[in-house]
Amino acid sequence: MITLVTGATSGIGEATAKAFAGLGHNLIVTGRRNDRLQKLKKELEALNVEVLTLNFDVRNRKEVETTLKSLPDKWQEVDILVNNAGLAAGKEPIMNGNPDDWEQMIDTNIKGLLYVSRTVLPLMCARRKGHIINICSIAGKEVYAEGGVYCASKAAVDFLSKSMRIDALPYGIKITNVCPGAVETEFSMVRFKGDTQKAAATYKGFKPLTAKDVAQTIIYCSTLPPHVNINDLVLMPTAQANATTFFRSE
Ligand code: NDP
Ligand code: 8X3
Repeated sequence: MITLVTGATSGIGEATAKAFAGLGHNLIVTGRRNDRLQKLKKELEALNVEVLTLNFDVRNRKEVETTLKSLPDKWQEVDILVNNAGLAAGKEPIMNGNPDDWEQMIDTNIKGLLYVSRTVLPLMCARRKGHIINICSIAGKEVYAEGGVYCASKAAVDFLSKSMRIDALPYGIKITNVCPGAVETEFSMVRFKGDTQKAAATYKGFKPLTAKDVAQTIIYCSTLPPHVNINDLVLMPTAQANATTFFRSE
């Protein structure tokens, strides 16, 4: 089995790559930080699987197309694609928002996911076999204050999962939309641009999900019998009821 995970240099993507390696899958791992990709490659190879690292920015359409359309023959039969690369940039009301942040989120979370899927899905359709797992978010199901563009970008992922499922139906391809609540990764450090206090406050007073929790859920979705698909899955910390309601101990 070959699994391709975008954004595998940290957080959910890294944990997911490791979880699939634990199942014996060969891994294609991508990200912009090549030093981290090389470190991950060594860790995965120690689990006796083969690893191909691809160092590109999902926002760069040409780079995505050139890299993924020239996969070595033995890596072309991608069984599972985890569209995970993504981010939130900033947390501001729309009237104060930074359009550069908006573009980064839209270009990464929506357009990047589309560029990668556009190259990998035809390979799956040709083989009439495959599973795409799109990492959406609770933010794709509900909106919250100061998160408008991130929420909109993830709502687009939700709708793309629904429409991909229709388009891929005749080819027997599974499409799963996975929507986590709060997961403690580098996500908040990225969102708050290195402000450790704001990042830490996000998870204060409750136990958030770990990247491994999400990875295990992805493994569950990917190991069901061929006739069973999880279309849409929302997973939350027990201390989180919805996008905005948390039970914090202090
Ligand atoms: P991390 O910041 O830990 O990981 C994000 C990953 O995405 C990194 O590997 C990063 O790699 C990659 N990435 C970001 N931008 C690009 C880009 N332009 N090109 C290629 N790769 C990119 O955060 P998470 O693991 O938490 O996030 C993973 C996904 O999960 C995201 O889609 C996020 O929206 C979603 N999510 C996160 C939640 C959370 O609470 N943490 C909850 C719900 C969903 P690199 O920087 O090396 O390029
Ligand atoms: C990340 C979860 O609630 O911070 O997608 O938007 S949230």
